Amino acid sequence: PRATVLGYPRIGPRRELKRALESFWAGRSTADELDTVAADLCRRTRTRLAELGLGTDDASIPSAFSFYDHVLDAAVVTGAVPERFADLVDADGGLDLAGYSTVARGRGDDLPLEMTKWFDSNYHYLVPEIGPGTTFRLASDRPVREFAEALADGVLTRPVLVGPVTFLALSKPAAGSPEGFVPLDRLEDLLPVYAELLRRLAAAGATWVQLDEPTLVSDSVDADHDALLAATARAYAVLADELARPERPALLVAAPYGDLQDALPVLAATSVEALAIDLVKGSAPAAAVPGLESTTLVAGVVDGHNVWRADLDAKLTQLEQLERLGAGAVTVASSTSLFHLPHDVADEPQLDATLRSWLAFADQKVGEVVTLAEGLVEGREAVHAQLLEAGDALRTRAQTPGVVRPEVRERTGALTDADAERTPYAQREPAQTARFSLPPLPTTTIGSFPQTQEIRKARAAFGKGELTAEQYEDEMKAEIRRVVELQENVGIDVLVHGEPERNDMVQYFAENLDGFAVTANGWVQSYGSRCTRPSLLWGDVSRPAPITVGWSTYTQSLTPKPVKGMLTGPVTILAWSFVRDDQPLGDTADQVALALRDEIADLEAAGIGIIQVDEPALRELLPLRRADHAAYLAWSVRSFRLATAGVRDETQIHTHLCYSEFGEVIDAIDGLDADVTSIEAARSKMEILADVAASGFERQIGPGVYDIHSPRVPSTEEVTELLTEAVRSIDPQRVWVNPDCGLKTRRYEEVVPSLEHLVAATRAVRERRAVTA
Ligand code: THG
Ligand code: ZN
Repeated sequence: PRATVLGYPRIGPRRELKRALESFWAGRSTADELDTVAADLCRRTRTRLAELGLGTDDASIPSAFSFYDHVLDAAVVTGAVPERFADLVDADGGLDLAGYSTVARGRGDDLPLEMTKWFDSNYHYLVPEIGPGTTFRLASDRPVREFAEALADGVLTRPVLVGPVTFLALSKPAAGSPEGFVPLDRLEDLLPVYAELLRRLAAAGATWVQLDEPTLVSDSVDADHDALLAATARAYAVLADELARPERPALLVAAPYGDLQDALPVLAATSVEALAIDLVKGSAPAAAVPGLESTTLVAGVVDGHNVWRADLDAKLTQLEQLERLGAGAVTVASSTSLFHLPHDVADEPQLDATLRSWLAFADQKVGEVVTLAEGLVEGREAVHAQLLEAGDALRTRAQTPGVVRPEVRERTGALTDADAERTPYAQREPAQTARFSLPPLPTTTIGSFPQTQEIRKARAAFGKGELTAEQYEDEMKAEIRRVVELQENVGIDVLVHGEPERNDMVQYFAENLDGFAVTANGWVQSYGSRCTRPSLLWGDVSRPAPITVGWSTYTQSLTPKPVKGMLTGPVTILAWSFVRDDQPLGDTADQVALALRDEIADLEAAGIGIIQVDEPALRELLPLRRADHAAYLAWSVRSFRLATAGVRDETQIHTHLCYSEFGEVIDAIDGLDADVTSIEAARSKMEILADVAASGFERQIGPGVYDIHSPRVPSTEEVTELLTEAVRSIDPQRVWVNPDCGLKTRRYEEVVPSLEHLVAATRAVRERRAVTA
């Protein structure tokens, strides 16, 4: 093909898949109905991609659907379902949609597959569990059926699968695997299954198959990098060299999200027919690599991970240079799958027309790829009008007021290191202790309380103009009163207002800061049926007026106990938005940090003595290459400190981080210089506290003792045990007691008893310590 995209959104322009899945899970519809919705979505995607200019007879259109997650699909297709779900598997090793959903979502004590971030994105995949005893077999013909269905409709698609190396590299050893075992050890047993699938696809008429190997652009996963390269050479020797055409389709190996570096020569040396390289995050090879002359380069010049319209003229130049490199043919492509993007800019009529003209969502990206391919084949003149239009959009973007605001630039330009420094912790700590006189092992929550139907209804009604601002505010205040009363009844020490006024925390701040816009339909899959609407960070950022101060002071007026102010940190605001691509991320982070610094100053002046600034996405943006870590951590940590360092000694700064893989960023967490840090720890049974203790981290810490990711209510004994474990590894003077994360996705029926048990456990441990002291 001359033009293609590596994948396309699966959720549907109106989140049809989400609705169908959730209705199926709730028992309101059958598996057949879910299947029908999925088949319709796949058909609409093919039709749409053809309308936008991708060929229907040359494998340009990817078949990349998934009901829940593409990594789970790879596990299911290769028969790698964990032992605890063995009863769900039929005689051929297959899973029906109910079984598939159970593996994704768990049942009773059978935990689902663990979920973790997909490269440097806000998408979460399910982590397969592979052991020495996992039996691989071709357990599902879904990829073949999907291909055949499209073909019957007259579209020759290109099936997309997670490649074998990435599949194993992203898996974790199954429980009970011997010390030193890694899933990659099972490559030889897995490859025949991939080979069989390729044969079946060829037999069904597939001419091309795409195998996604993004793991090859990363060296920051634990896997031994040399082992990964060796596995790559071996995998594609077996699948491309040993398995000859026409027994298999032509292979397109895709390496999105970064630069292939030392994996490029490895792949070029195999007989893989095409390589997709990411020319947005990575760069073109300087000279043709041996073997590349016979390989088609699928040039990912159009950013599949961000929403800005491309500079088509510059992209065309880049493509022409690539053609002169001496590699094989060049195909124009998106840099990544487009599933990181909303469907269509045309679905956002409420957006400012000028801003809209700068944007390209998935459908517009397809248009860009098609235009570039036309320009490459027929010459610039053939696409003259499109090049001009794209150039105009870029020029307007550079000149529009708000994109560059001198007063914002002056402020960031005047920053010095001192602006990121508080007085030493040893000096702040006594001032804070004296101010709050909290009991030992103080209890608190992470910030959000359940988002009830009533809250959602009120927000929707306010959005539609059915509630006035005052009526909406009254409803939210009533909710805050309920949440305060609940916390007082339960006996929590540091209270929160529960965040009823926020749906998505980043969207909330985006709605209240200059420089951002929000979308109406810009949903992007986060995991399974769950989506977010990333904000559009298009201009210089500042805070026109206080945002949270009214809610926090109202809450404080209801109680003598300290109320914690709640903000989202600069890195997380960037990570969960579509960020401008015309300046370094660190510069944008400084602007967001200063806006938050203003908010913190106002909270402090209004008497709020404890302020939490959450950075759950600090690790998400960690670069995929180790060599880039230090620079990232420098600007990200600095931006948090800029936001928080303006406060007085007696103001206590908290932060919350949402994950448990701490090792890699523990120094950065220390660098944040927060007085109190709450972390996820319940699921890992406090194991990470040993790392924390060993790291020399000396400030206060709140290891989550209640796992809010599950509907289970932990017993008082269970929480007591976790807390006892915590005070064994960490000086009890420094330990706070809190749930793992915010409570907004839970229901009150689960939250109330869980918090009661958390407080009872805390009292038990306090008493025991008082007796032994
Ligand atoms: N906000 C944003 N990104 C996130 C999170 C977030 N990324 C990481 C983590 N949290 C992802 N988790 C979720 C959890 C729940 C939902 C989405 C991502 C969710 N979404 C609603 C849904 O799909 O029904 C829609 C929410 C809404 O109405 O705005 O439940 O917290 N940005
Ligand atoms: Zn969290």
